[in-house]
Amino acid sequence: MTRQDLNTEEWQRMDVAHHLHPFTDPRYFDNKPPLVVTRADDVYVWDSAGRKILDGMAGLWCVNVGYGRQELIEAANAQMQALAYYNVFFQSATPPQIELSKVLSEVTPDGLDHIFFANSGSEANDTIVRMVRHFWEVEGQPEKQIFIGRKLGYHGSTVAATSLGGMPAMHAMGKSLLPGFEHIVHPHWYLEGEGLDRDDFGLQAARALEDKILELGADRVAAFIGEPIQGAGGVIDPPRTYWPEIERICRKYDVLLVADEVICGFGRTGEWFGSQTYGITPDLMPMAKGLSSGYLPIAAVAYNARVHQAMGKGGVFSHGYTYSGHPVACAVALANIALIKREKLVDRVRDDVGPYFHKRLKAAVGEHPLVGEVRGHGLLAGVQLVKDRDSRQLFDIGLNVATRVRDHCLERGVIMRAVGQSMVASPPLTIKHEHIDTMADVLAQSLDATARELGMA
Ligand code: PXG
Repeated sequence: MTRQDLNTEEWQRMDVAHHLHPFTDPRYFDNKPPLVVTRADDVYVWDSAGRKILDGMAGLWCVNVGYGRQELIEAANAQMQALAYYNVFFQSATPPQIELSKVLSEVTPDGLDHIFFANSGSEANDTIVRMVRHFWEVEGQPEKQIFIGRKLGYHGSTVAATSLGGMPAMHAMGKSLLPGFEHIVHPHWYLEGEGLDRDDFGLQAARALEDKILELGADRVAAFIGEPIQGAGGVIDPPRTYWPEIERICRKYDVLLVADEVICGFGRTGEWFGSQTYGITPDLMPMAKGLSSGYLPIAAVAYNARVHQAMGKGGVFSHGYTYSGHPVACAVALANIALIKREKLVDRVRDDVGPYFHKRLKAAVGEHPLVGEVRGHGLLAGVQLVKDRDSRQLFDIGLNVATRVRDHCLERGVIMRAVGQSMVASPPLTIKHEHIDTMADVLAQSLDATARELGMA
């Protein structure tokens, strides 16, 4: 049982005394206590003081079907009663894991019919590093070992996932990066493509991959990895020319294409997967988050027949996690996917709430003096903050502009994330127009409040 009898200050004191928060400077809590979230329903969470807050981030980009869905809760309960745990190591299998493998092969793009299970996006990406390197060994090209990722890419926090990603703060911390990981420019038109037409910039950014492959030698490059839309990097949606060109280059040099669908998967971009939104077919696809809508930790890697054949020739695949294919997590993921289908949430994002979200955000803040660009796709949005709209000049980092906007949003009852000098949002796919209106209006008010604080209004 959790202790329900503590008041907010007691929770906060205990938390700060005994718990280290991910991606948080512990000194932050000298001035501001943590937000203690105690319950949730639909698109709302409640804090320990009983305040109702609209969750514009769906937790951490994951609660796609919204909170409190009975189908998922009942699926967990029923599976725990029948079989709370058994493993899928060696020669064992369980019905939920078997069924989920089949269902995932159906919803993923054509050809991605084989599944390996993990428990987090980071673990899925670690699996990819091991699987891809094993693949090239089996294929008789053991020197093809290098991964190419992108600046501001995020693929998780384990040592391999940090190396795949291109997050400066993570790379700067300690000396835990692995050799054999390279990074190219991210397709951030607003910040990197000045003077260029969006589509021309998309081609130029993709051709950085070709340059990098030629620099390293195609016989040394194992795979390229990218998020269809970069999430943690600030919701960077590439020009439509970008991904097809990346795919063409990967095929030309026989470099495996990995689309990290951890955020984009399960409807967020208005298709089942971001790869479909951009018209590409990757060789491997890590997924997590929306796979179970965050109700339980589960992740998966889907891969194609070519990789599957090599796995078949490669002998023992010496890799796996105790909780790979956990039956309760698989049962919840099955219920989650069934619910996404029954409520047609993917179509809803593509045809209704996705376009409304962008229309409404653009109308509310698109012309705001602090806003350079509103970008994104489906239910992923990034709002670029700028000091000067004409010159695209950014604020001094020390001003923490995005953090200020985020705090103003929270004061007004809406959760959004600050990423660098952008605000990002990724609400549950069940969000209604009236909630979107609230998010857009609160963001506009919060930008006004920030402008006043900075003496700009
Ligand atoms: N790939 C992508 C594209 C992700 O966004 C991971 C892998 C790693 O997943 P796990 O389950 O190991 O965390 C992620 C995770 C944020 C934020 O607010 C983003 C993530 C995680 C935590 C915070 O930007 N993305």
